[in-house]
Amino acid sequence: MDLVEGHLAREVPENVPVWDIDPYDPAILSDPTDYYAELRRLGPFVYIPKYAMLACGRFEVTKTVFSDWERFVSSRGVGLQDFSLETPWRPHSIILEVDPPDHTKTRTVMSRAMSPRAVNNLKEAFQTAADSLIDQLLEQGPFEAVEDLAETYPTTVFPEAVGLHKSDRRRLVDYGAMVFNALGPDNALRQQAMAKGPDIVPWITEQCERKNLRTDGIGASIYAAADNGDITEAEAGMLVRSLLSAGVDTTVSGIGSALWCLATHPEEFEKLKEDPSLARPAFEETLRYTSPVHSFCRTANLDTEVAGISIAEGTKILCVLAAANLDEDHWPNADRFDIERRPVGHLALGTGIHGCVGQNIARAELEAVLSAIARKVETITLTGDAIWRPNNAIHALDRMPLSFTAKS
Ligand code: OVV
Repeated sequence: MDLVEGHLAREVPENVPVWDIDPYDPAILSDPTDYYAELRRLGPFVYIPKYAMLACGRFEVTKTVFSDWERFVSSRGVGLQDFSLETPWRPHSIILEVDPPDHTKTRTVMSRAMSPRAVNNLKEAFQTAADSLIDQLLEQGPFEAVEDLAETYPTTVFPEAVGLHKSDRRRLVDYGAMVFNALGPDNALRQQAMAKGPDIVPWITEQCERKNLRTDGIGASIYAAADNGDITEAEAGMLVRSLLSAGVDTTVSGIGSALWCLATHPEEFEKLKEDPSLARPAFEETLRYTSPVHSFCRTANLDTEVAGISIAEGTKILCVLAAANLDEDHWPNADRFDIERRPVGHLALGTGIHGCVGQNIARAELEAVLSAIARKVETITLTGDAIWRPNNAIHALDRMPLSFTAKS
């Protein structure tokens, strides 16, 4: 049997349209709206010959495949490579790239470490940091929103919350770029991200060690689970690695995209200024409208059927979460950014047993930043083009020149 990008090349199932497209083309990754619409239009699934995979983007079917962990497993990798056939680039994640029962133990440790109560204790520090960063940007004048805000904020507050002694913005962001690009094919994006590995990976691994973490952070609560005998010391280190893998580029994308949405929808920003308590729903709508993780794969672990389509064991299915979040059959006026929508059930944070375990932290960070902006900023102006940074799994900005004016 032939392998394509490290997985079995199964035949085109009956009644599935063949679509000759490269969803990992940088031009599509940078401007994906038409691709999402066509993916939904073509049917519940399409077959993409370049990668010998299925893809889905309608809300219901995407949700079904994404959450049915018994049929559509994560243990064979959530990118194009099938871990049962090829060895991944790094030891596999012991929370993302596993199924129950292995998943249950690590998931429990991580949800406890990032419980609502644990995250409540971080909120004051998050708000103080957000208020002072926004004050500083107001003083500074025009700024580069990706570097000076979207990357700066999470790489300041998150490593601090984890308990790292020192942050390193570039290495943290570039490690995220490796982890997420690694989920795609072996294209130039993946290769360029991976080239930074020799500098970054040893640094990341070192930060995950117990001796390099403060005793009062999220990292320490994970190591406390090792002291209790719930997990091993080595597993604790691997779970800290998961924090650093999944917790930076995602929130960097969320902040950048939220700013972009507000800058390009001034009427929505007016609503936020009038009622800063809309910070949270504004973030949820940003997640729906410009989902940071545009897609993850699942692998069929048996011959099965979804929406009347036969799916063979070993089939990789690209679940395009961002397309599902824009499905007009599920979301009325799906292409409208409306901070009062309250888009309950969007798939940007996944759904089911693998749903984002750090979502309380992500929400706390975004709420802090957006409420600081709502209280302090009068106008947000794009002073040049917003440019996207293509990534095989993340939708994020590369550069966005902005200027704020202060409320009087
Ligand atoms: C890209 C990603 C998402 C979620 C978890 C992880 C990675 C991990 O390394 O555990």
